[in-house]
Amino acid sequence: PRNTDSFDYANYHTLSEIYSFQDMLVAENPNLVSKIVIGQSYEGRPLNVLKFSTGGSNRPAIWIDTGIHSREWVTQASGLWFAKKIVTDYGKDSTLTTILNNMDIFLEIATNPDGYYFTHTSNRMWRKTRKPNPGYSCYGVDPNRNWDAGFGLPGASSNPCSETYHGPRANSESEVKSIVDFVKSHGNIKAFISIHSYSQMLLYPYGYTNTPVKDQAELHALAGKAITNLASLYGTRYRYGSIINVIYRASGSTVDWTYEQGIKYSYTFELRDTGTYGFLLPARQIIPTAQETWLALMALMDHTYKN
Ligand code: ING
Ligand code: ZN
Repeated sequence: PRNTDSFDYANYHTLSEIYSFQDMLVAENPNLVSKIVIGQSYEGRPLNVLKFSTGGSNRPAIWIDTGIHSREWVTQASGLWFAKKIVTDYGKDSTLTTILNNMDIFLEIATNPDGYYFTHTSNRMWRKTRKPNPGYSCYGVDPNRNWDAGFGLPGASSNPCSETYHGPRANSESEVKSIVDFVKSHGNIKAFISIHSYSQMLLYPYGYTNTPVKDQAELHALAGKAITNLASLYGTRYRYGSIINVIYRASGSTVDWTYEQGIKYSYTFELRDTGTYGFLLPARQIIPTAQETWLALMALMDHTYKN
């Protein structure tokens, strides 16, 4: 495509198509969108973040990432649709316009680019990063077990060949460390939303401990509202609650770390479906998934703005 209007949101795209989409969106909307490179992946690819901002300096911000697990293709595809939705709705949708007149939105679409490339070229079911593990023939670390919150506790594996290998140390993966550095240096992120698939869940911390978070009542009520809005479009049913209660014990995960950094509105989505297609969600479900998820994201962002 020549521009983001003719981009095919209803199909899956390669990494290079995602990169060129990002550059087109920035070129078309220079007063709203910019591209920040927060680091590079193990294999040397840029870690691009789209910044949606109407001005100010270091405004309170909302972070959204998709594709930290590379095989969860509907998440990167939804991220592309969210990016276009933001530029389309700014100035038209009053809720989004108010949010963007006061806050910035950061969106990392290809959060694990080496893994994503690998899912297109070698192994569609690749989840982890692509860094070699010295002394082992297995590659990669689970980037959702590599964060410095309960790192290495039960809920992750110390076996480099496991899909949930936590890595040699917290933040060992550049794809994780680059976000850690960005979040710390920004210092004003109010909501952090990390998007996975599949299972249809909206989750908040903790994953590494049964101890409820201080803000459990508020986070639970807001999650309930978000999934109610989500379901209003196509009737898609979500479960919600803390990670450990709703899925399983998981240590070193993204939103446990962001919550412990003081980012109260730390949430993880698991998008469609519940297992019929799993990671291989048919492309015809991309736009409906993105549309319904957007309603939940708007609920989370609006609440963040108002609180
Ligand atoms: N599931 C997540 C995983 O990494 C999860 C579940 C979410 C764990 C948030 C911890 C925190 O196991 C998928 N599908 O990746
Ligand atoms: Zn995942």
